Amino acid sequence: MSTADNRLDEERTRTGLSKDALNRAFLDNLFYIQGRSLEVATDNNLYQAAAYTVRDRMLERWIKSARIYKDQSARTVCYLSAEFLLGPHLANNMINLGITEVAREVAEELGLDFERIIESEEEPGLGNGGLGRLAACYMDSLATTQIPAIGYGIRYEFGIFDQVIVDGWQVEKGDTWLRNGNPWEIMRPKLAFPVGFGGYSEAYTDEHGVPRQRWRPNLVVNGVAYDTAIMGYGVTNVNLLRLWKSEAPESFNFGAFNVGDYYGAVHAKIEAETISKVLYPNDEPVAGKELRLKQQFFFVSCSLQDMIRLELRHTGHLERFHHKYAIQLNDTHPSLAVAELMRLLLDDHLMTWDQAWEITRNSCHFTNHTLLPEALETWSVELFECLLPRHLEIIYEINRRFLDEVRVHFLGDDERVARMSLIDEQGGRRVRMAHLAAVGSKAINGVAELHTELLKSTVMKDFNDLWPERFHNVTNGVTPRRFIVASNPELAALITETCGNDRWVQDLECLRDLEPHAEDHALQQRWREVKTNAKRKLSNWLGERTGFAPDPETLFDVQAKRFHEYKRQHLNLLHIVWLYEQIKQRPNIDLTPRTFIFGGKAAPGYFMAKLMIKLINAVGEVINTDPQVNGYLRVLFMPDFNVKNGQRLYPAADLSEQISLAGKEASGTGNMKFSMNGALTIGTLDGANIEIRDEVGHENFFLFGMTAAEVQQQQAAGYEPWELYQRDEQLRAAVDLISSGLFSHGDTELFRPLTENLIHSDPFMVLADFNDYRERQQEVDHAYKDRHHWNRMSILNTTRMGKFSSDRSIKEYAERIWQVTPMSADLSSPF
Ligand code: B1H
Repeated sequence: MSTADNRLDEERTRTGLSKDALNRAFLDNLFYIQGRSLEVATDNNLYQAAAYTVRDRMLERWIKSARIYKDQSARTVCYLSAEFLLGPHLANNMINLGITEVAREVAEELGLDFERIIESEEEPGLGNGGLGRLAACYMDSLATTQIPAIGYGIRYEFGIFDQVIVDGWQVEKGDTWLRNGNPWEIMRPKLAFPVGFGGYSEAYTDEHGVPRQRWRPNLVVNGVAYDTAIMGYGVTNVNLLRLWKSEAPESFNFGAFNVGDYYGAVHAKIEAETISKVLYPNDEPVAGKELRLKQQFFFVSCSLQDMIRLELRHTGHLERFHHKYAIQLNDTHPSLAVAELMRLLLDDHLMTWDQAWEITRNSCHFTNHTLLPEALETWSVELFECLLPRHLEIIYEINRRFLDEVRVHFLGDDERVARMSLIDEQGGRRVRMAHLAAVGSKAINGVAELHTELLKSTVMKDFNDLWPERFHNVTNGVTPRRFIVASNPELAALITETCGNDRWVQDLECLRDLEPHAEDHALQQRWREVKTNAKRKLSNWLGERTGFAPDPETLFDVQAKRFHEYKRQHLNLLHIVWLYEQIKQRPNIDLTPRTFIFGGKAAPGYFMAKLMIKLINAVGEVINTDPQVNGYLRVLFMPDFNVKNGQRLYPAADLSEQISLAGKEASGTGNMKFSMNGALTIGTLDGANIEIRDEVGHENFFLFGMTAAEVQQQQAAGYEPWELYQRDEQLRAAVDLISSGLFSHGDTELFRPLTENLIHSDPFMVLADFNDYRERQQEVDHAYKDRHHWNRMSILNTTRMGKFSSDRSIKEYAERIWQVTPMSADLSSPF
C-alpha cells in the first residue's frame, strides 16, 4: 500500500463504523477531549467519550446532507417550536446509525458496562409534555423520511424542572442539564442575529421618495446558534436542530462602561441572557408574562433572519422564499412569525405589502394543539405596544385588510367581524394569537380526527366557514425508534425474529406481518416473558428509588402524563379508593392483584394538580402498609416522569390509563407509546384514543365514558355533580373516605378543596363517568385472568399500531401541507 493509500485509509477509519475504528475513536475521545485514561475515567467521562465518538460519525453525514439539500434547492421544512423535548441522545443515535451492537462489543471488550454509560446521560428536557415531545418525534421522522428540515427553538439553560417527592408533595428542583457540558451541540459564535425590543416605529421617505416605516428598538439582544445533528434511521440523511441562546451584543457594555455605569452594563447583560434562561413549566400558556412574549419573539426573529440569510446567500433575492421554505408553527407560541416575516420583508427588504403578504401567507402553516379556552394565547395590546410597537402596527394592518374580506364575505354580520378580529375588544384589548396564525397561514391543522372536527366546529368555526380548504387533520404519531427499539430492546428483538426482518422499524405497518402469529401459544408465551422482564426491570428501578419494588406478577396499571384536572388522575384515584373499601368489606374478594403506578409533573403554580399528587402518595401510604389489602393493591408514584423514565415505564405497562374527559385531550401521544409496547388501554372516546381503538379493534380496548357530544349535552342541560353524589352510594363512599381524613392522618381539611370541587362543580365530570369506569375496570380484572386471551390482545395492540408512527404523520404533512418530497443524502455520491 502506498503512503497515500495509507493516509486515505486512516481518513476513513477516523469516522469508520468498524469495531476497531470505534474502539480507537472512543479511547482517543476519552484521552484527548476528557484528558482521562480508562482506569480513572468517571461514568460521565465514558459517556462523553461515547457521545463524541457517535457525534463524529454523524457530522460527515450531516455536512453531506446539507450540501445535497442546498445543491438541489430542496424546499426545506422549518419546524418552529418553543419546545423540543428530546430525551437522551446516545442510545437513539446509535440505533439510527446502526452501530448499537458493535458499540456494545467495543464496550464489553474494554471491560465497560454499556448500559451504565447510556444511563449516564442527562436528558435535555426542553419541553413540558406532549407538544414538545411531538416536535422531537417529528425531527426523528423528518430525517428518517429524508425530508430536508431544520428545527428552530430555544436553548433553555434550565429545562423542565426535576421533580422530587417530599412527604408526598411535589418539590421542584432546577434542571441543570448543561452542568457537565453537552457533547451533542456545536456552538456557532459567528452565527448570531440581533433581536430588538421596545422603542418606537418611525416613518421616513426612502431614496426613491417612497414613504416607509422602520422600527427603532431601544434594546437589542443577540441570538447565538447552537446546532444539534438529527440522524435519520436507516438512511444517511442528517437534519439540523438549531436552538438560540440569548446574549448581550458584544458592543453592548462598552458604552455604559465608558460613562462609568459599570453596574448598569452588567445588569443589562444579565437581562439579555435572561431571555433563554428558563422554560416556562406550565403546559398551558402563562397569561401575560412579558418574558414569555420576549422568548417567543426572540426565537422567531432569529429563525426567520437565519432563513433569509440562507436564501440570500443561495439566490441573492427573496422572491422565492415561500418556495424554498415551509414553516410549521407548533401551536401559537411561534405565531409572531407572521408579523415578523412581514416586517423583515417590508422594512428590511423593502418589499410591497402585497408581495410580502403573498410570501408570508404561502410560507406559514399552523398546528393547533388544544381547545381548552384557558390555553388560547392572547397578549395585551398594551404589552405589545411596549415591546413590539412595529409588529402591532403590522398586525393592525393585517387585521384591517382581513376584516374587509370578512365583511365582503359575510355581508352585515358585524358580530362575526368582532369575533374574528385579531384584536379582542372586550375588556382590555388583546391580540389573539391563534387568529394571527390562522390568517397568516396556508394550512391549519388539528392533531387527531375528533380534535380537528371540534376545532372546525367550535374554536375556529368562523375561520372554517371562511376558508374550509385551509383545514386539515394530521393525527399525531410517535417514533418507534425511541419508543420501541431503544426503550424495549427485548420486544424489538422478538418482533424482528418473528417477522423475519426488521423492516417494521422504518415502516411500522409491517408489524401486521406478526398478526398471523397472534394465536400462536409459543409466541404468546414469549411475549409474556418479555413483558414480565420489563416489569421486573421497572420494579427493580422503583425499588431503588422509592424503597418499594412491586411484584412483577401483578397487573401493572399505569397513568403517566402531566397532571391536569382534565386528564382526570382523580378518576383513577377514586376507583382505587373504592376498590380499597371493597376489599376492606370483603376480605376474601376475588380480585386480580394490581399495582397502580402514577407518574407526571404538575405545573408549580397549579394547586389542584399538586394536591392530586399528594393524594396519590397519601392513598399509597395507607394501602401499601395495610396487610389486609396490599396483597391485592399497591399504589406507587414514579418521581420525575420525563423521557428517560417514560422509556422505563412504557414497556412494563399491562394497562394504559387514557381517561381524559371526551373532547379535552387534543390527541395524546402517551396512549400510542403504551399500546405499541403491548399495553391494553382503558380509555374514553377522546383524542387519538378513538383512532387507536378503531385500529386495534374494539374488542381489544376497554372503552368507557361519555362521548364528546354527550358531554356537551350534559353541560348545556346543567350538570349537577351534587345529585350524582347524593344518589350513588358507591361514589359517595369513595369521596367520603377521602374527606374522612383516613389518608391524611385525621386531617379532614387537607383534601377538602379536591372533594368539594368534585361534589359541587366537577368541571371535568369525574363523577359522571365514574360508574362506567368502574365497570370497565371490572372487565379488565376478569380479562387479565385469562392469560391467553390477554396476551393475544396485547400482541394485537402492538401489531396494529402501524398508523401511529410519526413517519406516517410526517408523510401526511409532507404531501398535504408542505408539498415537499424526500431527498436522499446518499453518502456514495462524491464528497
Ligand atoms: C398540548 C399544549 C401546550 N396542547 C401551551 N397544548 C404550552 C400549550 O407552555 N405552554 O404555553 C405548552 C403546551 N400541549 C398537547 O399537545 C395536547 O394536550 C396533547 O393532547 C397532544 O397530544 C400534544 C401534541 O399534539
